[in-house]
Amino acid sequence: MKMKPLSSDLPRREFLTRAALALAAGATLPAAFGADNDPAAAGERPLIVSTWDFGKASNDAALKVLLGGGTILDAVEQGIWVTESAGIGTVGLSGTPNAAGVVQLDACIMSGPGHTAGSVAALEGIRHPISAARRVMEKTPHVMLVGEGARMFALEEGLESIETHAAEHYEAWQKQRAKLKAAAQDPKATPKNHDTLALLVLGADGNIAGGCSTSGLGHKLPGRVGDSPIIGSGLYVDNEVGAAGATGLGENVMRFCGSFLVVEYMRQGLHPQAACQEAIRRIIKQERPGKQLSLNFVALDKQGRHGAATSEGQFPYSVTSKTDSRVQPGARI
Ligand code: SD4
Repeated sequence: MKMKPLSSDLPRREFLTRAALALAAGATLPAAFGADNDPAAAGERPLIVSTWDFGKASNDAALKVLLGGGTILDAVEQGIWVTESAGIGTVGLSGTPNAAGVVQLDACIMSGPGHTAGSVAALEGIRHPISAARRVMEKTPHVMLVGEGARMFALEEGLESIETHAAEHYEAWQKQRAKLKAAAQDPKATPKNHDTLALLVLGADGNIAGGCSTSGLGHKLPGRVGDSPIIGSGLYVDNEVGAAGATGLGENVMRFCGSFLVVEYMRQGLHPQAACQEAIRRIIKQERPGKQLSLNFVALDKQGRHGAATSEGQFPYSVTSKTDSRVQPGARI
């Protein structure tokens, strides 16, 4: 693996700061100072990274959009459509209902150029919440619309809606609840009640965009909004530095502006991998020892480097370039 010189072109003070931050984050020095974490893909553009293994299908669709001449925002939106329609049970209208048996969706999108953002929360009955978020960004002076207002806006924009009847949802949820209960008795089964798609795109021209979409925490209180549609929590893009996205227990991300934190660590010079790890370590430090936090971050930087980390369990993330598309493990803290 080719290594870049560690210190030759860095002022001594910056070198020491980076070293201290990187080592605190558990990174190796080469990783912290810019050695490629993945020689095959590092530096390659376009590059797409996303949360979880199901993100790969969205990455592949996003790459196709870019190769067909679409913009980075088109790639984010249309890539996310794939997962929103895939029926995975945690993103889009197949998602787990809230405590009232209703699916309420959260999504956001952010563009590096112009530093613009759009977001929707607690949105009901709209097939592609990511498109609603994009329209909020592009067609209104606002950043975020919620609940019935977000739904009315999406309908006025002509976005596809699906009639949702709370009673039907409630029945479906009851069935799912029975399944989850049964699965909980089976140590081999791992029931999921939340898993969000955050997808980050570095374009061939070096510009960055990202999006995030979820049905949020299963069985949440009606009206509960998680981290996913909150700019700086579930997603953050800074066109000078890079982008980060989150998945996990939103309450633990929101209280720390998680994705913003990861991007800020990258701004200080950390490799995306080390930045994700350092953000998790910093949150852990302020929490009760041993508390299960369910924090997962994914990040990419302007140079085409990427990384991911989780506070516990496993966190696979998807990485796609023109030469390769694969799922790989995030680092466990
Ligand atoms: C939420 N962060 O609503 C989302 C859920 C999630 O993996 O990402 N789960 O809290």
